[in-house]
Amino acid sequence: MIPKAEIHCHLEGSIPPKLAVALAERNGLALPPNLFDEKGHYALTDFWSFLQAYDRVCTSLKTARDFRDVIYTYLAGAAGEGAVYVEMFCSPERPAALGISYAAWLAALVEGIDDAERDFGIVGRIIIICIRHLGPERADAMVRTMIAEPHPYVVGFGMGGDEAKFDPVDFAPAYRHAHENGYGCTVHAGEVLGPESVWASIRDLPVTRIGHGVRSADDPALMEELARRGIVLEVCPGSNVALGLYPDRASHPLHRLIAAGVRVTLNSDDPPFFHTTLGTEYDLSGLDEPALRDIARTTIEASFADDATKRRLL
Ligand code: ES4
Ligand code: ZN
Repeated sequence: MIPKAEIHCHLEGSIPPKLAVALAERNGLALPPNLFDEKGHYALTDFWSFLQAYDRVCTSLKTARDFRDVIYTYLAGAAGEGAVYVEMFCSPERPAALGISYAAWLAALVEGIDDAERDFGIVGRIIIICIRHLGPERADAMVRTMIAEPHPYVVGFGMGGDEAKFDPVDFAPAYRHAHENGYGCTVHAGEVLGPESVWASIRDLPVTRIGHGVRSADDPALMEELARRGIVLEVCPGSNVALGLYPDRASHPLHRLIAAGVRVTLNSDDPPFFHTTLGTEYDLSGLDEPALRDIARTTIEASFADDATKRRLL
């Protein structure tokens, strides 16, 4: 098995249907009736219905222990597919809405990460992400909390959510604050919107990585700029096909980005939502073993882990 690593996977987006059902039952909560399609998969057709399905899955969550179980379950499964390192995008918005403090939530995630490393040898780390459509003030507050209550496993700052809302520059103060305090930075761009969203992100934010960024392939000058600056794309082909960006994996620009010299990684994004896993992304990439080993190495290099951890994994 090729050793793998992953730097773009959303915490609640990793919850498999079985775990959502088990958590809801444990918590005495009813899952929304329209969560599943007739095949028992999460029902979604496009980006917005995906975000709705994501919200519905989150109705299974109630306690800090639930978050511990979610990250442990994901890391266990990833380790089973050969992953040695996973960085999870974790949004403090959900626990906050449930009345769980940042400290209690973080302690639960750290426990899940420690348990997974003890049981499976996999190294897990946390990227705190803000939700773009909730606006820059919430992002500013989130960065202040992240800095006020640090933990060595919290290594980065990022942003997901609706790319069409606000401009990257609106979040520049939050990003600058995170960057100046030593956090690695990434942002979702070039998924829902085109190359101009990637141009704006790399101009206005101190990012070394772009979440998705695949629409950069529509702009040769942008691919050249990404290659020149060594900016890494967190590519998630299964997610892109499931959300209808590309009709199938054969038309996905992964290979064109590589041919243009852009540094790419392979990731699962929200795996059960998109009927994928990290192993599936490697298996269906159309790349040979040396190319996949290269991608795993790039992933560790581009990760926000400290240098000693990177050296241990490379
Ligand atoms: C996302 Cl906020 C969020 N959560 C999960 N997946 C996402 N993709 C883009 N934004
Ligand atoms: Zn994502």
